[in-house]
Amino acid sequence: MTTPRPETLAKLTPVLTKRWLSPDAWRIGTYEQLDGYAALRKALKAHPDDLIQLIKDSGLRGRGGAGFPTGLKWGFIPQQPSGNPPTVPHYLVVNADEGEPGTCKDLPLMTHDPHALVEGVIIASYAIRASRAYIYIRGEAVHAARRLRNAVQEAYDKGYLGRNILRSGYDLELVVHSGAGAYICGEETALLDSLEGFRGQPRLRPPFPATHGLYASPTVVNNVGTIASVPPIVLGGADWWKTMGTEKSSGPMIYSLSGRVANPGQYECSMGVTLRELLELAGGMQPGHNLRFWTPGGSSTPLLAAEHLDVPLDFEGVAAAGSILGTTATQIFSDQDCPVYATYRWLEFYHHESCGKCTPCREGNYWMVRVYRRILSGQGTHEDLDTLLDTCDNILGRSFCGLGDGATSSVTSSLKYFKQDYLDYIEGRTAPKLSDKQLVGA
Ligand code: L3W
Ligand code: SF4
Repeated sequence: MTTPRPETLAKLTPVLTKRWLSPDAWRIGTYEQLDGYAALRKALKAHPDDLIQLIKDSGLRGRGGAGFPTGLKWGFIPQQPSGNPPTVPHYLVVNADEGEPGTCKDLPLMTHDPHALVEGVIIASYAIRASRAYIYIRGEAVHAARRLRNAVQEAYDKGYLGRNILRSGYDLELVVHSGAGAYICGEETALLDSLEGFRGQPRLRPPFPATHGLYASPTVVNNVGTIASVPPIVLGGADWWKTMGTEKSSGPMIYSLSGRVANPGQYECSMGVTLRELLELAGGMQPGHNLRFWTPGGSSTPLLAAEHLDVPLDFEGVAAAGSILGTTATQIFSDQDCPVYATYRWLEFYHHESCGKCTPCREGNYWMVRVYRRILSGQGTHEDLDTLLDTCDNILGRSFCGLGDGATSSVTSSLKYFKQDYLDYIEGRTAPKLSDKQLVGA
């Protein structure tokens, strides 16, 4: 196991994670002792427009996968002149439906430090003039939801939520809503449908939720990490936030490391940290394993290889390397792992989670799973590789939402970097991983 050098340790910037190791940080008393709700007191003295400007100045970008500028999104919410109350309701909806394979940053945050999210919700809602907010949490996250509901009740009891918050004249109701365990409900418009009581399926965009969101009203949908970043920015200021990260990807980011790494877990670092540095922080690879391939941001992002160890893990750096920063779910695979099999398992996931609304994703993933089963059971042909690429070509950019596009990422990238592994199955050099029985199940 490697010990990190001091210059690598300096890459750790605990901001959102700073309270995670404090016992009972999830209780309001402890949270308040650790600066909790100080940002809210400060924010309620500011004009909402100044808060939106502060978030714009900080350069904060969405932590849910797309990296959209948060201040810009807040600024899309139509406002009445001269601070009049909105004529239609405005909503803030927090996307806490963390389900991207490998992603594990929002659930620990809500479990260890739920008030950080609640405080961020109140400030963000005040900024966009919303009087009702929702946290849509993944159905399986039972413990995190329990902690969150407890935190919301504590905040009501202390006057941080409800009528006339801290005697500011501002009212906000906050509801925690548990989903039913569908990955597609992490797509923002499917989430809104689900919240309204319908089956969760994506809506056509535009119009975007900023103008036609929950109950067709102006709605900001932001990820947990995005909203939890708001209190530290209010307290520390935009310039402080920009001392971390890179010019276009400011601030810290929680990287979740999993797989063949000595110490898997969450590492909060300045954006732009490299995988080489993250691995050093995490004690290196597991003994006997050498890095072979990895995802920079979950299974929806194209695989990278060992040659990409020094790619800066910010939005621009990862894009330049041909992938997507996504949710910074860094899944590490070694020379003892098979990229064909890993891709097959991810495809099974997308096939299972496809909502079925559009043909390219619904049918394409079904067929690709069948082709992978054929290859992995030793019955694949060279034409199968063309079929896979052709199918991806008919899914990417032709699907109704990002799930379809994301499903193609590991297929095309594993064929780009590891075509020989596919050929080894097809030409009989690698023993089949699936039995004939599993092939029949296709
Ligand atoms: C108003 C415009 N608003 C864009 C808003 C839009 C949304 C945000 C980003 O997918 C990605 C996806 C997954 N007026 C606007 C506008 N907006 N133009 O900006 O939008 P978009 O379309 O770029 O992305 P998205 O639909 O939010 C998110 C990828 O993340 N991903 C998956 C993550 C999974 C999780 C999870 O499990 N929790 O986060 C991983 O890479 O593939 O590409 O708010 O409304 N003109
Ligand atoms: Fe549904 Fe897949 Fe189409 Fe998205 S891409 S709408 S998940 S079928």
